[in-house]
Amino acid sequence: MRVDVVTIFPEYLAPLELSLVGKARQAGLLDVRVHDLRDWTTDRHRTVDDTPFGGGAGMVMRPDVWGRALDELLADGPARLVVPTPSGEPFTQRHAESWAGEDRLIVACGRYEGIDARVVEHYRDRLPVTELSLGDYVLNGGEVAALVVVEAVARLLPGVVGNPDSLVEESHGADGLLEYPVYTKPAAWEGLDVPDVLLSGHHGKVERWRRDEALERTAERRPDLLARLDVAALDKHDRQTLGRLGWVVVGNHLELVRPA
Ligand code: 6GU
Repeated sequence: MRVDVVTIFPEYLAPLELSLVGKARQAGLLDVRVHDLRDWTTDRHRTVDDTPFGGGAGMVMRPDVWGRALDELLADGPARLVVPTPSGEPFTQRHAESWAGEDRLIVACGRYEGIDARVVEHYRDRLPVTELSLGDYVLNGGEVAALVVVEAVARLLPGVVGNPDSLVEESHGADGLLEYPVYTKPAAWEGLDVPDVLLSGHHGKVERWRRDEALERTAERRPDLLARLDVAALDKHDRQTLGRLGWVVVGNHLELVRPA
């Protein structure tokens, strides 16, 4: 897969040389190209922004500079355009899974008050475009989101993660629950013991304990995920555990009837 990142701070993307993503690049599984938006400016000062029409604080990135950059990159062939912005749709594992099956992404990193809205309007008619947000807080630009998207997608590419089993049970996987807590040696540390069931060698009991821990954690930390869970995936014991946490099946979904 190829990912082009366009930014006025190419050095910000240096971490993509490291760790799993860096190795995937070296192995030829992932082709990341970082570009300086200012390479497509035409004036002596390499200007990428201007004042907002209608007034207001801050500066807006010019559509003509972005248009030259994106047209040149798209001359190599089609791509999905990803535009990080706090007003985008929340980025999820579902996006990462879907994009890992695509050939090419272009991530357009805005700074200041954002990119002139006509850029997305123009390219929407020509390419799949996703405006995405990392969450409900404000960052200074899209570079951190570019790092997040590349890492989340890269680890799903065939051959990037050594043991593909480790992709199956993790948080935000297909079962819609958070991951259960994990432990390793030593079995006793700072007066804290690893739960006995994990040392029992009883595989069935371990699986059940992990499932209950995942349900309890999700109820505690992400009730929004439980409310969207498909109840067809819940067995009798799941429903018992959830009942103790105050959640009951109503029709085809879960409802919190009694705060835990
Ligand atoms: Cl993708 N960009 C910016 N600038 N701020 C954000 C964000 C993205 N996601 C959350 N806050």
